[in-house]
Amino acid sequence: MQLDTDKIAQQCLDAIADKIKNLKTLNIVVIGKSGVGKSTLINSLFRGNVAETGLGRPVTQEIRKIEKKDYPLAIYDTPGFELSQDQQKKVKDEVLKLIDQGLRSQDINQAIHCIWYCINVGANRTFDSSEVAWLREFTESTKSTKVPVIVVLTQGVPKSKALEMKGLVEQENLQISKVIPVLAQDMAFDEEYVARAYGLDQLVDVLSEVLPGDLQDTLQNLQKVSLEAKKKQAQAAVATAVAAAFGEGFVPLPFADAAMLIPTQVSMIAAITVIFGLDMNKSFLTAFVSSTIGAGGATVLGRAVVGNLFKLIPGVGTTVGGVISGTTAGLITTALGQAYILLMELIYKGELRKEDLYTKEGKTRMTNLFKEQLSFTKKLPR
Ligand SMILES: Nc1nc2c(ncn2[C@@H]2O[C@H](COP(=O)(O)OP(=O)(O)OP(=O)(O)O)[C@@H](O)[C@H]2O)c(=O)[nH]1
Ligand SMILES: [Mg+2]
Repeated sequence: MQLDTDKIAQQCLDAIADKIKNLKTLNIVVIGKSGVGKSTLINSLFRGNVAETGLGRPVTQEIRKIEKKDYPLAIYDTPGFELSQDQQKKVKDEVLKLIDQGLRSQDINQAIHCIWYCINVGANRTFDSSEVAWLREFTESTKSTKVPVIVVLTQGVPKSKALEMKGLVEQENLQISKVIPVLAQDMAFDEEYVARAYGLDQLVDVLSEVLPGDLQDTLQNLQKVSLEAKKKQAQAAVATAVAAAFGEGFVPLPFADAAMLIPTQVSMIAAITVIFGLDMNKSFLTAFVSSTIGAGGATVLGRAVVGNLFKLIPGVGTTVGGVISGTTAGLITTALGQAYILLMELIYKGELRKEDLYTKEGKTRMTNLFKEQLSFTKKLPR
């Protein structure tokens, strides 16, 4: 069987574009006094420097919406929150109105998904009592809407003080999801001492816990701080594809129709790409496809190769009557998914450039990586 690698690469590109277009928009309200580090937090957590794109558009008197074309995130900023009590009351009422509007729209793209209340660790000796009072009133009102409120302790240095404040906020027994201390960017005190950024990966994990399933791909696509979280979500995409491939493998068609696995695998590649939030092009995807499932033109999906790979495992390589078994289909899909995740990881970390895959050496390396994954998955307990 000869795979049309060029066509498959194009299908991958189309599937990626389609998935990106269909990502649900994540809507976050960010509240906190001026200078606490809201913009820095947003720009450090999410790709694309969204908080730098101006002041945003006023949606109510006190709330501005920051969004970018073709970008699945909207930030509702609340400038001037510190100005007066009257101002803070207005912010509260307007955020509640916004939540209510979102709920009534019954559209996930319009709903408010999360609220961050930011408190600066550095500037506060203790947790300011007026902020406690505001937060208590606010969370009492949002309780019935079930919109999660996360308290983010920004500029969290020294760490010991950040942890102390975390304890103080927690003691208040507010209706909040979590208190997370962070330092969004390294902070230099002098040439000797630089406090290292921390906590953003934890914020991603908490977001992942509180956000609905439909926003998990969006979250991973946007966030740029936790490789672990991306890998976890990518593994879920592989599991979904493997389950589908397993079923497809049981359809009794001639073995040449192992190509019927391709749509499932294309969709898996697209899902993983979107989770990593990386830009892909056709040359890269063609190189990936040809050096894995299309290796050497003969393709490892070919009957002989699969037979050779799996004949040592009882019950796996039995391509009886030229039918690919569900297990074999699952194994190939797993190996392909794992190889692609490894590849995305290398590119994400800057350890590999896309162009590296265009060379003969690059392709050979990829082929070996895929074969390695095939032999790993072979050893998995069944
Ligand atoms: N090194 C370091 N500096 C930070 C951090 N967070 C905020 N800053 C600095 O603190 C200042 C204020 O941060 P912003 O992110 O602009 O604060 P903001 O809450 O958006 O302020 P407004 O937009 O005025 O409401 C800037 O000079 C940031 O560089 C951090 O995590 N690390
Ligand atoms: Mg700002």
